[in-house]
Amino acid sequence: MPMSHFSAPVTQADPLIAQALGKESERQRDQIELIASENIVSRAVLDALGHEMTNKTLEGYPGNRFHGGGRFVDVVEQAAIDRARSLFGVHYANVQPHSGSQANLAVFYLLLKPGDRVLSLDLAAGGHLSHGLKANLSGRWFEAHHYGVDADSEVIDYEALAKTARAVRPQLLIAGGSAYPREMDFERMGQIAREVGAWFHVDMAHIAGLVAGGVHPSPFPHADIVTCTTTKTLRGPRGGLILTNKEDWFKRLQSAVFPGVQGSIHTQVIAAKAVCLGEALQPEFRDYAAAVCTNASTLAAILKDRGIRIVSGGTDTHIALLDLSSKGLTGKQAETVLERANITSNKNAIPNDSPRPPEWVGLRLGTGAVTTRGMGVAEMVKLGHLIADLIEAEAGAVASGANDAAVAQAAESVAALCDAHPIY
Ligand code: DSN
Repeated sequence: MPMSHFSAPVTQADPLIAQALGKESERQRDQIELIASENIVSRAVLDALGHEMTNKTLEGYPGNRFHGGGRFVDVVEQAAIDRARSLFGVHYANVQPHSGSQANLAVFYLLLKPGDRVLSLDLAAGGHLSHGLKANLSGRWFEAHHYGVDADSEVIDYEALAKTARAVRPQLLIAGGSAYPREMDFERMGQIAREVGAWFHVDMAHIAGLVAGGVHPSPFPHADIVTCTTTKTLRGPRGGLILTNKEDWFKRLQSAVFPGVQGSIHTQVIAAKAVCLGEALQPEFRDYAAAVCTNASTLAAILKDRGIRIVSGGTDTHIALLDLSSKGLTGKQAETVLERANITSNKNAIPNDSPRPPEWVGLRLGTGAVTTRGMGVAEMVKLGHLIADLIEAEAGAVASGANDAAVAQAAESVAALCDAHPIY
């Protein structure tokens, strides 16, 4: 092996990939990131992700591995476990799931048999594909039923949910999703689950950082089991966690993750998870979580003032979900015009939306990343007006032609905001 294998940076070793990596760094520096599932991790998390710990193959758990040489990974995994337990106040944490979907799959493996019934939030009401979408293994191997939101308030209709639960008698009731902007009533859902003899699983992927920061109620003690990602508001690497207090499940949960649904662990990702969990345990993370929510409600309020309908009328979390139907726009059109001005977001279904993604009229905005950049209320006011200007310009352009001037003007303001809030 030439020495360059150990020393040549990617810029020398692989110019094509190096160029894309470089451009991605520039894109992140120069764009305002509003995708609700994204954040900007610390340098320390990046250091862990890029560490040679990635070379280490290990199966099993700390102190009980199938391969030798795992003593330092054991330190890292045990730290991640201890920090997750302390952060969320639980007795058991599994930090090995490669993603939130893998964590959910392990829960299914633990608690269900193929053909069992699950009851979860409808995708168009903000649910997640790994909670029983037909095209996902969860929907193919399990009988999935869904609950939705009240037609007027667009908040989960708990009465209807209880009724459906009594009719369906699911083995598993799932709370959580990807685009639900409101606080969830975990206590009530836990009561419904117990009434119908279901286990109660909360997938808090989006709100884990808000729960950790004390600005969203914890799913415990109401949930039997909780999954989440470490990405999103928790501001860590891509990966999942499983948490529970049910002592009689601890051993079976270890086996459900490995060898149930996964093989060897992503060692360097577990190191990065430990780092992000350590960060979330610091007192300042609570300020961060509070600022994320204040920023989202400020953004939603400005957009509402500017005549854009906000699904459910506002937000309790990091997510503001816009309904663009009254502007005659699809979510895709809005996403595209925002991206031309260097604001990144994503089209999304809203309650009772078309089943066809190109026709969705929703746009999802999230404030995790902008808050990490240090933007606050003043910047959200500016950003809200910029987004409203762009949406109005795009709506006008659909009828009468170009919106290049509006896009160029917004892009200038975005550049100024980014320059004032640098990253890395
Ligand atoms: N579920 C996707 C999202 O919320 O964007 C990815 O985590």
